[in-house]
Amino acid sequence: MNVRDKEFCILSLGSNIGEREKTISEAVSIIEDNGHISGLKRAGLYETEPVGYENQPMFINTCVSFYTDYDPHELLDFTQSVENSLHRERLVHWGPRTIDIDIIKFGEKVISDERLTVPHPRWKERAFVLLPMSELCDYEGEIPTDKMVRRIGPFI
Ligand code: A4P
Ligand code: MG
Repeated sequence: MNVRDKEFCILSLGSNIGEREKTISEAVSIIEDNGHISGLKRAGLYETEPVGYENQPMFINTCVSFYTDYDPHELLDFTQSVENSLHRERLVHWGPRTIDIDIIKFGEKVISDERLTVPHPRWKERAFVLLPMSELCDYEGEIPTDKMVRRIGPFI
């Protein structure tokens, strides 16, 4: 398929249980190896203070961008299968998890159904999304400074 038939997507990845960098790195490798995904780029790794449910360990967050010929729900099926294959555990909404993969942007599509909201409803409130994302695409908006977000280095 020609690259013009593919959509430009951005995913946010986060982990705050176990070997956080290793889990994120494994998730990105699985995503990059998928034949429906091409031109994957990785932002740096950020250590971030928890947002929402605050009594939990610090997160590692990053973003990736790529082109895909999946439709949005097929991409969600795939990212959820990656979460499951990395033994995601999550007991509390917004609570600790081995891996969380959110679809931030899917081309210019706007979707709101029972499974999927795109663009992600809270992305503009979250420096842990906006800072890594702005390494991958132009972002002119404000970046909140209420929570600690520290770049800890390039993607390993
Ligand atoms: N869903 C709807 N839209 C999307 C989308 N754009 N991408 C649905 C992915 N999933 C989407 O998600 C619940 C349901 O959302 C899915 O079944 C899917 O159909 P989930 O990942 O199972 O649950 P969750 O992540 O606990 O809930 P939610 O609402 O996705 O939470 P958020 O907004 O992802 O927040 N603090 C820091 N520092 N770093 C973090 O990464 N993450 C969260 C989770 C909270 N605080 C954080 C971080
Ligand atoms: Mg999520």
